[in-house]
Amino acid sequence: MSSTPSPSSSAAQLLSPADALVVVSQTGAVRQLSLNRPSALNSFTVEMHKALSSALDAAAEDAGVRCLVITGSGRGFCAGQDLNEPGMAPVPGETPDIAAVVERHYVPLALRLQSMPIPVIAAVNGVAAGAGANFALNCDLVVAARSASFIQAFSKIGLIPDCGGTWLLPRLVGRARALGLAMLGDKLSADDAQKIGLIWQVVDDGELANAVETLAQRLAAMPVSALAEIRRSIDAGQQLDYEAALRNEAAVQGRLGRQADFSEGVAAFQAKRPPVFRDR
Ligand code: T3D
Repeated sequence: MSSTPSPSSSAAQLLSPADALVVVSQTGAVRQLSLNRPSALNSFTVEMHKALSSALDAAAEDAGVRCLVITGSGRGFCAGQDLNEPGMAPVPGETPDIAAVVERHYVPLALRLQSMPIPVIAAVNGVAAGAGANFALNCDLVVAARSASFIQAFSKIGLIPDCGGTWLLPRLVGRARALGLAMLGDKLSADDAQKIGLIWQVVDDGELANAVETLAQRLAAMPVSALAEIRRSIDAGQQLDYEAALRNEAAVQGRLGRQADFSEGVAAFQAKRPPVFRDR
């Protein structure tokens, strides 16, 4: 099992208590959020949802943050909904209102990730199950430790994939594999997840922290405003016909072309010097 990818640089600054439900740290322009309920494999409680939501909003609003990394403490990434949490788990004799739980917590979480103004990396250090798996898949680039795994655990408890799973899975791996993963709920190794295109990259367990930090610092130095527009346009393109997608590209290029990063990128190219991007 991979160790938690703690910020390996000595410049990492802790921005929350070390025992917070979501531990926040920052290295340069890269912010890291670590889900921190390791004894329950970082499964989601209401309090953790609240802490995560605040931390995501804070990262989105902070102009000094240009890339976000999300990971888990301990041996797991996230085991989805905490099935023991009072008020969230079914109680004998009572009818649970799962729709309310999903609407209140998982819908906003997926929409928040989809609308982040900066690139988001999931550093999957261990098992990612249920909504924990789809939480990771909502991120722009998913980098997993080789010992990590992905489980669409929902069917085993009589539910369907949520947190965007029904939308994301067929788009990532096609209908046949989406149905196989979601119906059977089997554990998918990180290597197999990468092979079928579910995630971006697999690295050896001991390499996860360094690989993610290198990738995050690289993204942070890029024109992040354009990177966020790439996500928006690719997602929007799933709903558009070809001509509408072409026209969306024209409109987005128009917006980006008026930003300072485009001028800087072209000026740096012409002057044969490294660019310094600042838009966000
Ligand atoms: O309200 C709603 O329910 C709607 C929302 C739904 C969204 C969802 O996410 S539904 C899916 C919920 N998640 C699951 O069904 C996954 C349940 N967990 C597992 O199947 C297994 O734990 C794993 C396959 C993820 C990992 O297995 P393993 O053998 O590596 O670890 P373990 O021994 O099962 O778990 C370690 C501890 O974490 C254990 O606690 P203990 O016995 O040491 O005190 C286990 O109970 C706890 N844990 C793991 N997952 C959850 C959890 N505790 C609460 N909720 C969990 N989801």
